[in-house]
Amino acid sequence: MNTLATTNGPVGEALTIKVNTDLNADLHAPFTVRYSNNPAENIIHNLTTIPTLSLDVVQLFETWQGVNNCSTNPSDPWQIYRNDQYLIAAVPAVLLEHLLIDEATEKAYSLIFEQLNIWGYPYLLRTWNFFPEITGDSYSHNDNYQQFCSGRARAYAKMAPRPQPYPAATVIGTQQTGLYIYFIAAKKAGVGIENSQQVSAFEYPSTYSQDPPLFSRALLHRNPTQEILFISGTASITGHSTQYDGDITRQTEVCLANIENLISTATVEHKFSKMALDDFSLIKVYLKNPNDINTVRTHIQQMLGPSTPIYYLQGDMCRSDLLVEIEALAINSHR
Ligand code: 3EB
Repeated sequence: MNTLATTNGPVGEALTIKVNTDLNADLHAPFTVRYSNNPAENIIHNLTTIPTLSLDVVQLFETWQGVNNCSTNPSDPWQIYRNDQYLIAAVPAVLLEHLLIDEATEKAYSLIFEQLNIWGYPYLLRTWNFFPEITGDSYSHNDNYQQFCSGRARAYAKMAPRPQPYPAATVIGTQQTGLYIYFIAAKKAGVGIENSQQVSAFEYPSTYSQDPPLFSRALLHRNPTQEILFISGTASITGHSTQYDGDITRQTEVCLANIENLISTATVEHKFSKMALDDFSLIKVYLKNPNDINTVRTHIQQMLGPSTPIYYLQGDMCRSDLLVEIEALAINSHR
């Protein structure tokens, strides 16, 4: 297991996911996200704090806007935030205590599917998942990532959500205990997008995990005023194989090439608005080794330009040979 004690790069604060509710806004306000190192205005609710550490040595806030709290009872472990299209929530940690990782994951996803139906937002669009000791030194059926995949697959098999693409997802290893999951769901289904350069994760050979990783490479969702492209955590994988073991620069290039492929597929096959790599609302870069930040930052800024908000976070990947993973979000407004 990697511990932070073995790295000397700068490591700052955890990433706090917040929800900025404006009680004067109606249910039709646009759904957006804001990244900053300042808490936002209006009424701020803490959705969850992810123990994945900022490499910029400042506290980072990911603040979702345009949704309102609709939990009636403050003692309800589920605090959910919604508008007329979307719902965002975190799985309450109290419901996952004292469980093994596969049990916790199965329970978490079973609860998510059950609750989404009750709340009336049955389509899961995007998930973020964090837990410790994600992998050992080699692929092993007992590592926590494999256990996570099995628990998630069991919840899918048992709960069988109505036909829908798998959500876009991020799965990152942390240095602290606990399973953290937050997610976005919608009233209407999105479209799953796969990358022609990669085997779909749900079709990976079983050498990587006993049960397949159930996520889409990207998910495109439209509402009357916006189109939102959620790009999953994207790694240096071509086909199903890791590329450039040990080479952080080449791995970063493969991640970005994979992201470009997803954007062009969305544009060509699904009429997603033409966009450049620097039109993203946000990029999050997870680095296994904090010391790689300067190399990666220099490289990414050359490709993306200075205007894109980019967060650098420490995180372990689900394969021991991966050094970097990049997720992205693009929100375009029609009006
Ligand atoms: C990969 O492409 C890298 O199991 O939900 C990235 C994003 C990865 C999501 C998941 C796994 C997941 O296989 C790992």
